[in-house]
Amino acid sequence: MRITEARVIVTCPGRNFVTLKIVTDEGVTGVGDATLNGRELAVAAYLTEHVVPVLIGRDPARIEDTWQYLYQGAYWRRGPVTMSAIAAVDTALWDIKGKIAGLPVYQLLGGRSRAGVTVYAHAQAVSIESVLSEISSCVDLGYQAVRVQTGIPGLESTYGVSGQAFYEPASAALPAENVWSTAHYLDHVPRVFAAVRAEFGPTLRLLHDVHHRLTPIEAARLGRSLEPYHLTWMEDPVPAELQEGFRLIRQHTTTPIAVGEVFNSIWDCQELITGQLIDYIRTSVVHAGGITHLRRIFDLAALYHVRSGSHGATDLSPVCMAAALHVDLAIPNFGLQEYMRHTPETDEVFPHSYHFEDGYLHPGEEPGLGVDIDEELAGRYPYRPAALPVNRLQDGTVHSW
Ligand code: CS2
Ligand code: MG
Repeated sequence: MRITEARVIVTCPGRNFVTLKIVTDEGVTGVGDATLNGRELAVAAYLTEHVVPVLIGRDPARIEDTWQYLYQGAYWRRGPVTMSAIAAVDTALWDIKGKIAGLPVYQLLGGRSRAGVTVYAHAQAVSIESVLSEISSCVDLGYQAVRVQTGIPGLESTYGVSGQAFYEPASAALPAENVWSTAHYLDHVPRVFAAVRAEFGPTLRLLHDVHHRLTPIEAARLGRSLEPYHLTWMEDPVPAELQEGFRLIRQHTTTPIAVGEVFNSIWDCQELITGQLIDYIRTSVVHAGGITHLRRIFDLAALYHVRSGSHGATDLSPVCMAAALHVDLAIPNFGLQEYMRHTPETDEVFPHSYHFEDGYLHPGEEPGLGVDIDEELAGRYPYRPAALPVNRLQDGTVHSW
């Protein structure tokens, strides 16, 4: 079997997605997500100009060899653009391999290790009162874990809160600007979780995304102030380039830490994992080199009591979600899977077999990944320039968004 064609499909059913579809001479096709929020066309160009030409004529069965060829062969290694492009190829080749074997990909990864994939929902609202009713709706839908984000009194807007049903941060062609105050934030968040625990009791699994905004000692203070509320995790407490910075947080608090959605290789998190500086690693199929590389990261994590907690925001397409579920179902150290529901038009462009039941997502039993892209429908949604916001402190200093 040989690869005869690889199409890069950019579509915008409510938000931009980049999908790679690989076609073989026996008519079997596979898809991979290549979406990098706010930088979609960079990955599309990387695929079109530098990857697709070398795929034509290759044997699609040689997944590992293709991965190494694209990684080592590029000379310029790693980075979000390169690794999202490699991820799309890798994911599509696993899809093809499953279809040829007549098996869902999780069977090729060692078979099912659990009944289903426990997912967490998002509860986001401006006020504490309104976020309590959001959480209640999530619980009524059967979710066993909920991420809680609210507005910050004194700040006009903040990450993760829109007040609409679908939260999409990349809304304008040029970056919107948000204003941030760590003092207001650190004062407010413990009150949110005190109210949530008072309303929902001690066992509902609660998460919170700090979104890279604190220093290690500020994160230590936040973690300690949240200890009475026993969060499942505090996410992205600090910008994670400085992996050793997490030692300082670890010294002061037992609140579990999750990090990794912006990582694109095992090297970004090797020290965090081997030093047991984190409890969950959030790397994703689309941004961390595909199924092949993500398994390497999770296998390393398993040696150090670190569990998976993959990113699953709406800017990761249903193709990525489908692939993630096959990995989540098979690995021994699964923790949680993020699940922000896509819009109806997105689900229509990406027909898939995964489904939600009793707090679990199930990938389905279709051969391959159980997802595809309706190219005719995708063509009706042209790309729309969209950038992620920029954050500033109240004195105007640029700050992590
Ligand atoms: C967030 C993401 O879901 C999360 O945990 O960190 O929504 C993130 O802000 C977006 O994926 C950025 O595009
Ligand atoms: Mg996050």
